[in-house]
Amino acid sequence: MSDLLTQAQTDFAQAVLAGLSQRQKVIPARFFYDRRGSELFEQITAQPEYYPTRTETALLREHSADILRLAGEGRVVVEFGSGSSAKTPLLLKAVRPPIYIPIDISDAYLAEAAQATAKAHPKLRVVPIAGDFTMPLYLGGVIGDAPRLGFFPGSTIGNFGPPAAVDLLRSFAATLGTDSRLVIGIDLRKDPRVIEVAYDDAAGVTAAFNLNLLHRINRELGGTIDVDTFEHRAEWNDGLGRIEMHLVARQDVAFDIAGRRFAMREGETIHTENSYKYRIEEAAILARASGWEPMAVWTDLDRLFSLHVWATAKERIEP
Ligand code: AVJ
Repeated sequence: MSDLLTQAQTDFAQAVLAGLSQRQKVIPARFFYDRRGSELFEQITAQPEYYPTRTETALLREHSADILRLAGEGRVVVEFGSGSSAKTPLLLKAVRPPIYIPIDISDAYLAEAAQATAKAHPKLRVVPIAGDFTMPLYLGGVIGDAPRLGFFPGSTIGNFGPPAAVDLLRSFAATLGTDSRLVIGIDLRKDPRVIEVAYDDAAGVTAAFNLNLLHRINRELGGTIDVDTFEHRAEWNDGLGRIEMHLVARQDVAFDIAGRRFAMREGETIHTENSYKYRIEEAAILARASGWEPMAVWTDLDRLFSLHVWATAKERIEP
């Protein structure tokens, strides 16, 4: 018998083995999104406690004319980490681009989503790119020097700590080039109780999303984890301005993954996600620190979420 492992599987295996070998066990949040995880995330966005998606969607609808005015017509839209976002049609409707380039690491979905988008917009050229959106990408081969509009909704930026967020935004600036625009959604700092329930909904969908990571390890890496011995925890970290998700061992546990043995004490955790929240002024600092100039920002009346338009310099500034 022969097994063919994909790059994605070996990447997952290596991250899990390395992460569970640390003193504070950790698994990077990008591994939530297998098929089941992506389904569960879609369900999270429909929970009454999870305010980001509906708030950002309303902001996109409300300010579509402003976005068009600030971006101008005819820009190629480049979406970073497109997934199966329901917000994409709103932006496409607002700016009617000639070309749409969704970039996503998960190639299975990407092809599906790209086909659906192309079908819904017969005049739009859809050019999906399967790849890691954290790396700068050369787009000239596809679109020459056409003007570009980046789209990074959902406060995905929140999964990166400030230094990594600056690196990422710099990389977007490099990919998009001079005189580009970026529409980016950033979740705001607020009453921690509002944030904590958003990451621990009453229906238990976020708990299932977090615990699915353990099921994924069992499915894909031959893990022997008894998932019932873990529980979901969401905890606001005020000093660092982030909500943390952990998987907490409810008792002393031991399990094997890919032939290696791991043990955890009762109460010990696997840290699975950080979601940073910013103040509006901090968002502007992030922009300027990473080669972007803020053009506009909108928030809802409760100041839950913010939607920004940023620009890169008109001419190349020597580094
Ligand atoms: C997709 C990273 C923006 O941080 O709110 C939702 C993921 N985790 N509920 C977020 C998530 C738990 C989400 N992001």
